Amino acid sequence: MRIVVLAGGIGGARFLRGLKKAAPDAAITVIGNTGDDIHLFGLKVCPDLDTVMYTLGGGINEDQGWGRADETFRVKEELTAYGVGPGWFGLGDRDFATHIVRTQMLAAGYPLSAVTEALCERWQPGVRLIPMSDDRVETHVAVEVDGERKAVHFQEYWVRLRASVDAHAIVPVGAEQAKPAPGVLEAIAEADIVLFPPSNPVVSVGTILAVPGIREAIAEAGVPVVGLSPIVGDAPVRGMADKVLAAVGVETTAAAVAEHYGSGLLDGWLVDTVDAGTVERIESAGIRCRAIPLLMTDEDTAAEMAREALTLAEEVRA
Ligand code: FO1
Repeated sequence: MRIVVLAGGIGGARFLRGLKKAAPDAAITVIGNTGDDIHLFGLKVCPDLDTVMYTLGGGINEDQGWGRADETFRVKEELTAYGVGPGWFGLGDRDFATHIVRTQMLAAGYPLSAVTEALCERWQPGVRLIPMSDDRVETHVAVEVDGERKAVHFQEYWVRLRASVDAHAIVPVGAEQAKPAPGVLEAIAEADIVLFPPSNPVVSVGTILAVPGIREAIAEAGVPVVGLSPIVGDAPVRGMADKVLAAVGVETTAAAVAEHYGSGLLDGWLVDTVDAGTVERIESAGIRCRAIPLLMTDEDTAAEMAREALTLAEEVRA
């Protein structure tokens, strides 16, 4: 069975670990969000691609859900000693090696998709990880700080500001001109199932869908498209998705996110049992819905969620 998953960072990566367990024989292609990418110290950092690669490859800092395990921060300390910032983005020594290899290969002319494939040679994530595009897309957030309106890079909004100020707009800069990376449209066309994991619907899955051609390819693929709500009991399970949902005028509920994706795209939607009361509303929007436990406390619960998503996909297909 060929499964395509549109993944962002931590939630998507943890779901993928469960999906691999639930469907060990499936060929899984992950289309990774690159809107979170940031250029620091002359290096290209791809947080969501790295989180998937490290999580599935066994190198992730499990508590954080990002960055490497057994990390040290000597380089960061030395940069700070030189007064070179930003200090708010915690890049560890092991992680720096990934960004050095990536930047070196990009400078040699390899596209991001080829670089990602090369990095995965080492990590063997057990899925094919393709960036949504080889073109530069960077999510910027329009905020108002001290009465002044400005756009900040998503990472500054997310990490330095901790989403503590309202986001007035979320702009995936460069998305309109971006092309799907080689293999993305082919993977969707050949897929038996497309899954939207519990990643951020605006800045992760939403950014991937903003690359021209990807949303259309999924809508026209003619296969079940099933998503899992990242919102449980009117609050994000982790992260600050509520802040970015508000920016795009979507209420922070499991039903509103399903309607935001739309029945033209989504065939099935899994909500948590605490949101069982919303199943009827979602089904009336033309999206099959089931309420199951959605808290990914460990690999087994993630695998159970993945099994439920695959089951719902077969019900939709029937
Ligand atoms: N998130 C933080 O909250 N603080 C950090 O210092 C931080 C550093 C960092 C370094 C590399 C990397 O790949 C991710 C990092 N993240 C950090 C997480 C990152 O902001 C998020 O993983 C995604 O951008 C959102 O999914």
